[in-house]
Amino acid sequence: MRVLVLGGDGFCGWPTSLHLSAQGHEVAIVDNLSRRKIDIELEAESLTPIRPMSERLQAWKEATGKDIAFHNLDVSQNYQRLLDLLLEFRPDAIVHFAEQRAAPYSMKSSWHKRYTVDNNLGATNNVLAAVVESGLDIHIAHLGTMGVYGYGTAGMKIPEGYLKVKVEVGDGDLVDQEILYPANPGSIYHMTKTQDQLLFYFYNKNDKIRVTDLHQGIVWGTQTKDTQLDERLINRFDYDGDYGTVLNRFLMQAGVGYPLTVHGTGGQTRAFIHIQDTVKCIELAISNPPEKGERVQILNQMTETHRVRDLAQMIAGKTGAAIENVENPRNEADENDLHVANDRFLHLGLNPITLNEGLMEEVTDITKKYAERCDTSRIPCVSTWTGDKSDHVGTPKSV
Ligand code: NAD
Ligand code: USQ
Repeated sequence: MRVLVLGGDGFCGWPTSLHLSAQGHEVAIVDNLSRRKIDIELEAESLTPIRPMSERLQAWKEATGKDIAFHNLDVSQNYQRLLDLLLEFRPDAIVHFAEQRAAPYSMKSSWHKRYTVDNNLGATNNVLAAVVESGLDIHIAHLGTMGVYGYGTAGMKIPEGYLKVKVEVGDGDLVDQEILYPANPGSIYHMTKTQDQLLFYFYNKNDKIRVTDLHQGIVWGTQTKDTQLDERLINRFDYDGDYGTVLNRFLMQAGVGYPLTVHGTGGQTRAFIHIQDTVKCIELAISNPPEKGERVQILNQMTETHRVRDLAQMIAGKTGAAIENVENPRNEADENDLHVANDRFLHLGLNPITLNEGLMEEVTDITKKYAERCDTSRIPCVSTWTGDKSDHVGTPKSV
């Protein structure tokens, strides 16, 4: 298969590109390197020493003999170049990762809100419009988020995208319907993913574009089988207060001797998946596309759920790290339950990596190994959702 990976320089996109290339697919990456530029803006860096794109691709060629092409273009801005690329490369599938993906970054200021909306919705609309204009029957696999469903306690298992409802139609008669699960975003970033869903719904209905939307949980881990082949292939590891995600941050904090920063009570329950399972899920998704004319296919791409404070306790128990409850910068429920259906990937053959596996390897092989690259002043999450937070938000008192 010919696969175009949009956002192929990122944390999920890079190991996915390698995995698909290793599986024998012809892979081309599109990325505008905006994530690397945001590191400069934030004066933060990946804990792992990621190499420039040309060096990454050369290392892959040396390790496997395989070529991956790279196109530096902005999917939200360079529409004509994107369309020309589709007509030239004629992909069977597009994997769309090319969005600004950090909730705290999206809430930093009005500029960051507007950038996230313009970038994410512009990119998704351009991909869909270009696929229609190309006339090619390209399957789009997009990375959505579990956050589209919200984190209220639903009192039920969250289904895969669609909710069965009964609608009253006069005289108490009930009619069965299936609707998109009601969107309940918790940040501007998550809101863009709920709007992506409507773009997919419309282009699928109007133009019969084949779309798979993957509602992914929080990805943890760093390396995959492929990124371990050569140090120049190493994946990025974000630990700063904007881009670092909770489990990887706790592993890094344990590795560098910083208290584990539990926001509020730590009663927030979230969904998780290992990066090796992410790349497997993408392979399964593009190998099992919807039929032409079928509605948007939605899969929940997660393997387990955990409360934040339980994760902190698990890591503290294994490493002896201290835990500190800090003022929560976000506007989110202190406590929630989360039960999620993920039957579709399990049926397709996903054999999940569980949290216990690999946790300590992350601490020893990644976070302790690269600890000297950590700038601890970048650790606190200081981007606030509302203006009523104290100056010490997100920061442990002991630091
Ligand atoms: P990332 O920021 O590491 O990677 C995104 C890549 O897309 C970057 O390399 C960036 O330069 C590129 N990009 C952004 N806007 C672009 C544009 N307009 N044109 C071209 N390239 C552009 O993020 P990630 O963690 O790899 O996430 C990838 C996708 O998966 C995102 O859409 C995110 O919402 C989703 N996701 C991530 C996680 C997670 O825990 N990391 C969880 C659920 C869903
Ligand atoms: N949290 C802490 N301490 C920290 C950092 C975070 O307690 O040091 C808490 C947050 O307050 C939140 C939870 O951990 O309650 C998760 O935060 P996160 O930053 O790990 O995850 P989130 O903002 O939801 O975003 C990440 C990715 C995003 C993806 C999403 C999947 O950045 O791209 O869409 O996970 S999901 O959460 O399932 O929607």
